[in-house]
Amino acid sequence: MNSRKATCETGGLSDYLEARRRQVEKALARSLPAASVRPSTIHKAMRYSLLGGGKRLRPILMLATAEACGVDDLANVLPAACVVELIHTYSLIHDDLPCMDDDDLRRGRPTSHKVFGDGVAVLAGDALLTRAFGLLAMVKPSKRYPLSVMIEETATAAGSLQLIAGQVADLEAEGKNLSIADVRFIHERKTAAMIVLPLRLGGMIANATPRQLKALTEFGIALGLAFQIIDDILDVTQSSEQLGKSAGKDLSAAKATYPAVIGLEASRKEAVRLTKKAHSALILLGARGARLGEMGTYLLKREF
Ligand code: GRG
Repeated sequence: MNSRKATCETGGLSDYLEARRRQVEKALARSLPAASVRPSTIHKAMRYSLLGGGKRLRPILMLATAEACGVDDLANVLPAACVVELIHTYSLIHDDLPCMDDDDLRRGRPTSHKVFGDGVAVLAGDALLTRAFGLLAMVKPSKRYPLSVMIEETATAAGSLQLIAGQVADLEAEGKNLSIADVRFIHERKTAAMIVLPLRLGGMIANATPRQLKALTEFGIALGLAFQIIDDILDVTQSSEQLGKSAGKDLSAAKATYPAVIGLEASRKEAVRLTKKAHSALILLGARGARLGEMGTYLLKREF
């Protein structure tokens, strides 16, 4: 057994996350044209946002899912893990634009449009999204799930029924009095869809059974909601320096959040309830799902 495998299989969660993060960073760096390739501005902008930090939560969730479903060699999972991080990064670049959330800080650095201008930032987002589907085309399908199914899953999660639906509803919600059901509608689409996607793709690559895929979906929806509620809480309780993005934006932009509708304490309780629900969904995966469960607990307790 090589040392990396030993670390991942027997080590604690932080060793596991660090080992997987390094694998993801390497794969991401290889997934885009070099910054020197003409026209270099676009490749610099793509690399600036993709390789400039980030927790890599979504790709690591995919790798952990594939492992939970019996995959030992992650070589075929890494391109798919990059797909989700590219789509996530595109959405962050576009979300930060002046015509959307208008933010100057992301992942502890000036946002793409602040460095490259609005036009190149829009195109960098577009190019990351397009490249994501190019990478997806290279993933080896499994017996149960042909590539066409994985492409359809990805397009639906990133499209006007999920990620973009959430963003539109979020834009339209600003300054309005929303019910908790409305906020949940937004969070399930804007955030949970991009958490469910890596879980389902990871399961599909691992040839998961339909029951396992259903359990992963339930885990992802509950985890994604809990993750967004914690994000909303941190926006109120942490500084911009701690977060690496502008704090207090939700309140100043009158955003639809759990703390705004039900208060901080009830939001914390809801995040705990959802994390328990996420853990219950994992029972079907048995002992191999333990790492995913640990990640759920870790995200509930995060302070960044
Ligand atoms: C522009 C189509 C489009 C969608 C934008 C991603 C997004 C939707 C908005 C960004 C703001 C926000 C609160 C999104 C919810 C998801 C979320 C919490 C994103 C941040 O994810 P992290 O914390 O970020 O995993 P890092 O930087 O670690 O990758």
